[in-house]
This record gives sequence, structure tokens and C-alpha cells, in this order.
Amino acid sequence: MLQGCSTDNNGTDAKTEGVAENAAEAVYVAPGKHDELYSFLSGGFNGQVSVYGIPSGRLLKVIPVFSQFPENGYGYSENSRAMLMTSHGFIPWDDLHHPKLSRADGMTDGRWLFVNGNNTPRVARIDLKTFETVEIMEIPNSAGNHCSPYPTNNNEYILAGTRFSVPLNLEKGGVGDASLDEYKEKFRGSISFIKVDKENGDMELDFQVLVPGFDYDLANGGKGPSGDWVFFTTYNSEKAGTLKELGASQNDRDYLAAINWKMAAKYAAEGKAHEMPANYYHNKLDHGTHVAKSTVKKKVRYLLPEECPGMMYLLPAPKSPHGIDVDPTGEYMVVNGKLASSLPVFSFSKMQKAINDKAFDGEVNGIPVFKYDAVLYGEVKEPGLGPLHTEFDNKGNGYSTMFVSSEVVKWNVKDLKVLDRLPVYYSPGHLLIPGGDTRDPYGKYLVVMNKITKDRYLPTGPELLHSAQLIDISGEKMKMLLDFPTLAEPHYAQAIAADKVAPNSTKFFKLNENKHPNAVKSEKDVSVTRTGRTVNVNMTSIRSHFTPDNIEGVQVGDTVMFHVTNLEQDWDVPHGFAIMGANNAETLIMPGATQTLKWVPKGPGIYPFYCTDFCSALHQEMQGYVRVSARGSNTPLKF
Ligand code: K7E
Ligand code: RUQ
Ligand code: CUA
Repeated sequence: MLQGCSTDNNGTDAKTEGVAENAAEAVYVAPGKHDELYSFLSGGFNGQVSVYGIPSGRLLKVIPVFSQFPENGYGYSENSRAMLMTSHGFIPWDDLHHPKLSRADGMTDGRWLFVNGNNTPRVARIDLKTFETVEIMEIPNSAGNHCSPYPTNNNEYILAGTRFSVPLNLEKGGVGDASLDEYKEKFRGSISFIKVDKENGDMELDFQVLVPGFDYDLANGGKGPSGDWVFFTTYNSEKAGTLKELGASQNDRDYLAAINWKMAAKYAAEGKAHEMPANYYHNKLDHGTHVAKSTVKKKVRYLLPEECPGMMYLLPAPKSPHGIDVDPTGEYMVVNGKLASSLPVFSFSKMQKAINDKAFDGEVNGIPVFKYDAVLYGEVKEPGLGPLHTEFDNKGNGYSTMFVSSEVVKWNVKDLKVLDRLPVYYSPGHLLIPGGDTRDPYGKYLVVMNKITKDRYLPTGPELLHSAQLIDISGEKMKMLLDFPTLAEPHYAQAIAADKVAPNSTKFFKLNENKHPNAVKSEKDVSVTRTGRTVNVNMTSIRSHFTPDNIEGVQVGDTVMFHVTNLEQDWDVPHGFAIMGANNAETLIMPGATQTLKWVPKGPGIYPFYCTDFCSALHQEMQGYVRVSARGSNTPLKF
């Protein structure tokens, strides 16, 4: 045994109690059969979204969003690189926490998936016709876009809240500089209101609300009666105001912030908004060319809540709350106070009454704070240790993850009684019930995503994959069905019935609709041309050759752009392209599309290229050469 190296548990199976008797049958999807649901798991620090079939737990796809992805060249190819441009430069990584499906009438509609980038604040949109990232927008005046993205019930807005409050420079725009001693006066948070086009889903930053300098953790929208509201958990509230403002009895509390988004939109439309300079990137994939383009935006409008009465309120919440979840009726708002011994449930109708009665207990920066008892519906007593997140079924129950006591706890929303608990392995973060944040959840499955894996699978050294568990919630008692490993590191996830997405899935791109300027629609139209130091190779791929496949006259230091059009018009026949020494990796070209790879040869000689995707019996033969001559030589281009 190696010194200092624990090998405990090797080969020892982990706990199996709580597993349903029919578990194998319940999750078995026979070969060739499809899963009942798609689930979209955030990739956390891997920056991607992974798609798993439910109930099988089979990995269906990885959708690259904020990180480069060698499998299909995302972030490497010239088509996609602009997608990862930000005001800080090219950032091919982020920390992705919260996927949210687009909505219609408070239900998920399977059109788009919105996700957040935590680190360099960004929101992305994935089109579920192609399972591609089609848009990434940077969020100005934000630092740590954790509290994001939250669609309202018809995607009128996607809301994105800052995690860190930062000193905002209202004259010059953006995050400025200030001493932390000046926190109270200078630091502010922001909530961004992003408009979504009803037809094509395009996002646009409409305005921001500059909120008190708390840290904003998580959000969720109301529904039904509370549909005009979005709720945000906050922490570090003591930094933002004086004790008097915060209320002397409340320094052991933080806040749940409530913002009436409809009223905010109205204030912004009626001219209450100010304007400040900004500098943020908005990157979009063009449909016709399949090339991403960046636009830099230079202005942003903002509202100050102190100038907008009735738009924002604060509800006292247990210290350092995490998730905020609204039940399907829209009446109950659950605050998951990870350090608290109970789970407070607030009442939306009591909040309405408290607004009318002015049942306030102080204010912060002019924003009224409700009296706790005036807005509280009740508390779930002793739910477990470390409540983080809650989702709901369609029978009036909530399900909360307990990070510290490693369990999922089922409780009744009306009488607040704990009904069941199921140990999960280990330390759950988020959980999902398909539609569990909509007005009508699909109460058959629950997927819980665990932070610590330990002994669940065969050991793979110190570093393990994360772990999800599928739970049957159709009966009174929860039953464990399946463990499945996940790519790093799922936070939130969403799921939707397969038939809301699958029928709209694109099979291949039509070649005659390809508008890429270097697309070649037939082999006889290929070309290799020089403009100064740039060589454009407009080439084609089809089973089993590239045209051209023998190029001469490229010179050392030329920028060679290989524009490869895949002429195949059959589902699932991509070709790949890679050339020796190219540091922009490879690219994968789907039928009908054109992808561009940039290459700058550093020395003279022969450089082979080949197709990287096994496409036919003659795949291995799908190759060619580029001959590179010395710089300044007079070798003409030949192909
Ligand atoms: Cu709870 Cu980033 Cu949603 Cu993770 S957050 S668990
Ligand atoms: S080749 S099928 Cu390298 Cu055998 Cu792959
Ligand atoms: Cu084309 Cu392999």
C-alpha cells in the first residue's frame, strides 16, 4: 500500500437501502428505444450543458456553451470563436450553474434553454432545434452572474442578478474602483432585464435595476397570482446598510428581495430609466452562414428602486439563504436557509396585504422591509440539516435537498409537515422534478445531483465524476431507482417530455440554404486563392475525399483559411478536418454546413490533413497534403 494514500473501500459496494424493488424495470430503456424525457444538467466548472435521457441516465449529448469543445471544434473553429468574445477578451471557459427552459403560459415549451456563466458574467441561449449555443450575451455592471437566468412565464424577460456587489461607476460605466471601506456608499448590485424575441428568441438587454449592495444568490419567478414578481435571495446584507436601516433585531437575518418585473418594465418604458455608458459583447450565431458575430454594446439603461415606489420590497429571511422556490400555485415562496433549523415559507397573499397595510419594519436605501410575521405563512420544522433547494410535484408537496444531512425531504406545502426522507449519496445540491418550477409539474421522477461521490462507483483515483440519482416520486414514499455518474459539476438541471423537443429536432442543414461566403456547393467550384498573406481554401468533403486534396504554393507565415463545406445530404454523416501542427484543433462539419479552420504554417515542407470522423469504409483514405514553401518563394498556388 502506498504511503499516505487511502485505498479504503476499493471494491466495496456502497449503501443500497431505499432502492425500489422494480428499479431495474423502471429505468430499463431497451436497445433502440427512446427515453421518456430529456434532462439538461449544468456542467458547473466544465462550462457545458450535458443532456441525459431519463429514466435511463444515458448521456445523449454535451452542448458546448462557455468552454472550448474539441469534439466538434466549438471555440476552435473560426465559425464559433466570436461566441466566446467578451470585454475581457476571448474567454473560453466559464462556470455554468442554471439551465432554464423557455416558457409559454408558465409551462416549459421546449424551444430554448437559457444558461448562466458565473465568472465572466454572461447569459447564453441554446436552440433546442439544433442543440447548439446560438447566442451569448455579456452582462455589464455585474460580477459573478450566479443569480441567473430566470425566465418570466412567457419569456417576456430573462432576469440575471449579480452575485457580488461592486462599485459601479455611473459616469464612465462599468465596475469601477473603491476601497472596501466605502462599501456602504459605493457598492451596488444589479438585476438585468433581458428581453427575448417571441419569434426567434434573440436576447436584448432592456434595462437594469441597480439594487442595494447585498450579494444576490438565487432567484425564481412567481406564477399565477404572483406571476408579475420575481424573488431573489440575498446575503451579506449587513454590508449594505446601517444597523438602523437593517433593524437592530435583524442582524441575524438576510433578505428575500421581491421585484415586480411588470412594474419595473413600466417604469422603464415611462422614462424613469437613466442611461450610462457600458461596454459589453453580444455574440450571435448567424443562421444562414453558421458563423458567430460579435457586436459591442455601449450603453445601458438603469432604474433606481428608490425612485420607483412599489417596485421592490424586502422580506426578512434566515441568515445566508440559498435557493428560493415558488410552488406551482404561486402562493408559497420557500426560502432554503442553509444554516437555519427550519424552512420558512412565505405567503404571496399575505405579502399583498402587507403592502396595503404598510406592515413594514424599516427600510434599506428607501426599499421597505416587511415585518416577518406579516409575510410568513409558516415554517417546516426540523426539515434536516443544510436545506439548499426545493422543487415541487403536482400533488402539493415540496422536495428539499439537505446538503449536510445528505437527504431529500418531502413535505406538504399546506400543512408544512415532513412526510418522507430518503438518504442520498452524498451532499446533494440542486434537485429537479420535470416541470418542478412550473405551474404543473410532472410528478413521476426526481433527479438529485450530489456533490460528493465517494464509494458509488468503481474507484478512479482521487478524482471522481459527480453523481446523480433518479428517484421515483409517484407514490407516497420516495424510492431510489438509479445512480448515474455525470460530467462535472451539475448544479441546477431541468427536464422536459421528449415529445416537446424531439419532433422539432433538425436532421441536417440544407446545402442550398447555406449562405456562408466561402461555401462551395459542388466540387467543380472549389478554389484556392491568395489575397496578400491570406490563402483561402474553399473546399468540399464527401465520402470519401476532400476536394482539393493536394495543395501547393502556400508560404511559411501565410494565414491559411480552410473553409470546408460538407456536401453530404444525409442525416448524421459529418466529416472532420485537422492538419498537422494546427493549434486550433479540429473541426467537425455537419452535412450542408461550412466550417473554417485557421492555420499558420511555421516551416516549409509537407503537411498532411485528414478527416477525423470515421465516415465510411474509405474514411482512412480521406486525406490530403499541403506543401508549404519558404516565405518569398515564387511558387504559384496549385491545387
Ligand atoms: Cu445551489 Cu450555483 Cu444553484 Cu450549485 S447553486 S448547488
Ligand atoms: S481506425 S474504426 Cu484508427 Cu481502426 Cu478507427
Ligand atoms: Cu470523412 Cu472520415
